[in-house]
Amino acid sequence: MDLRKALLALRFVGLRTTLRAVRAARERDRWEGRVLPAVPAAWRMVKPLETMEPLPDGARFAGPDAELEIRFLAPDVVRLTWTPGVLPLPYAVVRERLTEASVSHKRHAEGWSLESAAMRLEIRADGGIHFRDPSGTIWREEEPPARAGEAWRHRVRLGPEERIYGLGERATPLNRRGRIYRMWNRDPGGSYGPGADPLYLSVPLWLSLGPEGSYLVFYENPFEAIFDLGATEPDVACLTFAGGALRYFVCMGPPDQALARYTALTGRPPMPPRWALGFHQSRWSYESADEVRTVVQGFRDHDLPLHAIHLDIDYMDGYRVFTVDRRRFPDLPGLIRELEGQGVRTVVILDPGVKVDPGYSVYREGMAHSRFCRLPDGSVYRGLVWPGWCVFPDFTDPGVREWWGDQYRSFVEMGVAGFWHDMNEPTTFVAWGEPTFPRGVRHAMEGRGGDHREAHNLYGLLMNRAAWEALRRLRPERRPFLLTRSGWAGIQRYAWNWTGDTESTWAALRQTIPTVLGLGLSGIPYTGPDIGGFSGAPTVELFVRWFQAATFMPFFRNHAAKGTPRREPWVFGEPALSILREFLRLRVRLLPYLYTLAWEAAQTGAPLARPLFWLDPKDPALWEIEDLFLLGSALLVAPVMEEGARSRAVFLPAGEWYDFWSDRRFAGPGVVEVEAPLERIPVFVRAGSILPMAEDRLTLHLYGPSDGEGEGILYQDAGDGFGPYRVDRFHGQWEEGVLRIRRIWEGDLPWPEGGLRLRIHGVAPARAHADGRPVPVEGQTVIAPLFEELIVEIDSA
Ligand code: MIG
Repeated sequence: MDLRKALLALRFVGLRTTLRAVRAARERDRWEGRVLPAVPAAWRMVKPLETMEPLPDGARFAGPDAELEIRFLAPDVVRLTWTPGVLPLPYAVVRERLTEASVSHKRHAEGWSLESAAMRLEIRADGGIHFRDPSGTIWREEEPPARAGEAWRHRVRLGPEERIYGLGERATPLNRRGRIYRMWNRDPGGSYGPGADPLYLSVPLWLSLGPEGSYLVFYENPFEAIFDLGATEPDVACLTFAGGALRYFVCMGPPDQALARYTALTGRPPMPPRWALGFHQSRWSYESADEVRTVVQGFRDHDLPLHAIHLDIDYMDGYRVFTVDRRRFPDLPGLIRELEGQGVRTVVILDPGVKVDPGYSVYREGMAHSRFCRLPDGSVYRGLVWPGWCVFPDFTDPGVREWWGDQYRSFVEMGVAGFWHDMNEPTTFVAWGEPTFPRGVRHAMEGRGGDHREAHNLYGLLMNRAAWEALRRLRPERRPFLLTRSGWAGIQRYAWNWTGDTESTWAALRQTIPTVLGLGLSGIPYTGPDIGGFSGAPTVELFVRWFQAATFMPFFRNHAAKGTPRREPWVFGEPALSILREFLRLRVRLLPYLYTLAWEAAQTGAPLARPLFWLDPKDPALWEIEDLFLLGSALLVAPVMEEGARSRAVFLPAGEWYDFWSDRRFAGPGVVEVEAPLERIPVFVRAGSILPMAEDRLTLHLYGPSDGEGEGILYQDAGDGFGPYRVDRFHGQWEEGVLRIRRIWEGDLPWPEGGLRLRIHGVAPARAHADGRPVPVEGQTVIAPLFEELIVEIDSA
């Protein structure tokens, strides 16, 4: 630990905890020294495969020291499992098979081939595997795997133009190639900036783009892994896993299709409650009910929309999880009701560590029923966190998950709307080395037994699973809202994420885009940064620019560390306050669009915030762009991320684009220089989009191409719960001075209001007919009843 970090830690945790952290680090080292397997001497290639046993959907191969099973889960999705090694428990993968896939088998001089309707695998006897598309092009080439003790090594050749994305939460460029990454969830401590690795949430998955085609690979192996993606050898990805079977899924196809397959396997992000897409205000910590009231009142006084307020660790009684400090929050249920009456939901933080305190019921009960992780000698493991010495629930035990989940009951009864899970990497305070459990700590692993080497990366995932299952049981009529710092593959089934303790720097703002996009490409669409960065004191300008960027990110929350200057929107004075208000209002206007994107994510796994290459994965010009992003398929957002900048260059992909603020039209592809005064960041709308927005009433904004087609979807439901919904699809056709919009819909929710308002961009409407009847046209606006077909005649002038 460097001096700066040590001092920061001292400031936050005090001298006593710092001294204890020395003891904690010593104890961890002692246990690790005792129980870790010896570091293996050298890698040995597996001996050649000798036999093949065909299966209807794959085959089994065996050699003297390894077996390989290949199963097609769909024609474009294949699972490969090299053993020996313990098989993963089904924590990430929730589906066994996707669609029928039959496979044909062939024997060759050098090995075998397996062919589905979409791909051909050539398995050489030495264990090397080539993946080919139906035209014969190789799009993935694996070398034979190697072992060292329990560890596996997998080397994959990289094409010269190939790009790699994903890996979960990373503070590196969007294209992850050329660096070394660690799969081992970790709190970077204090704060982090660009380049820090690993972070809190890893997913051993990558998406590959290249001239040979694109695919996604997911290694279903939770052990610590190192992914050297061409850093040591430029044309090789060299992966090592510390244990477990070498199991991986390969989904062939463009990013949207591959991600749809991956999220079919690991689960789609369910519909969030609608308020979660609004604005969240947080700070470590609002220390009393009165302070919370004052903050919420500040939003009202300044006419600022607010959807949720977060209570950080100081609401607890001595940091004891599931308790409330009655002096500072004498009537939490009353406060929650009062806030909810003003449309503000309450979210409370929970940490997994349980304070060692015989006077505290969660500790006592947990000890009595053996809920906590143990060291190999059978004693309960203790680690240091905010409350002092803590014990930690073993979430790999289903009984523990249920017990932990039951603890949410009292908060649910108080009306707490959502839960924020922190420190679940899991993190403990240590003076040096890994800030987590010793690797020898035992875990139930659903009864089969295992240790922290296997359970570490799963800890956050399973904490969220426990909470999710509890909330479904305790409050079945509402959708859970969970926010987590850590997680693994499949976390999208349970929780949203935020990008943790970032620095308050322009570089950290710039990093936010590739970090958020990378999470989306890892199946985790709901994420966003602490606005202004967590740890420091952003200038007014940095805060405004960060806020503007975050307005278009899925999770929109203002949060900061203890001890930093306040940053409720009004503390920045004018003109910042008015600018922030405008962006808050814009967020509210965008809610129908965001909510529709949430529904799309729940259907297909598509992230809300997307890299530009989502539009055309074959266009290499889009592969490395990471200073702007798409929100859904209609909006392109280009945040300003340089101090003092009042304009910026924006790359517009092929097609026509409207400046969101002025309706000025631009033709892509190409770079345009756009004005960006402090009160605006460049935002463009793709021509052909139909963008639903909440204005004084629901308004569809139609951005016409001069000629051609466009579409937009609108999903609506009650905003929470599991009741009726409806999906309206609007299809627009622009030709020869006429705009024709057809609407088809499904679902069982009646259309909520009388009619519809349409605002036409780019052309001037003259007359309009809804299902044959004339309807009013006022300027650019058409007011219509709910139609099946709307025909708008355009003024040719
Ligand atoms: O050790 O709960 O990332 O958002 O404010 C720090 C206090 C613990 C880290 C979280 C941060 C939160 C803070 N937590």
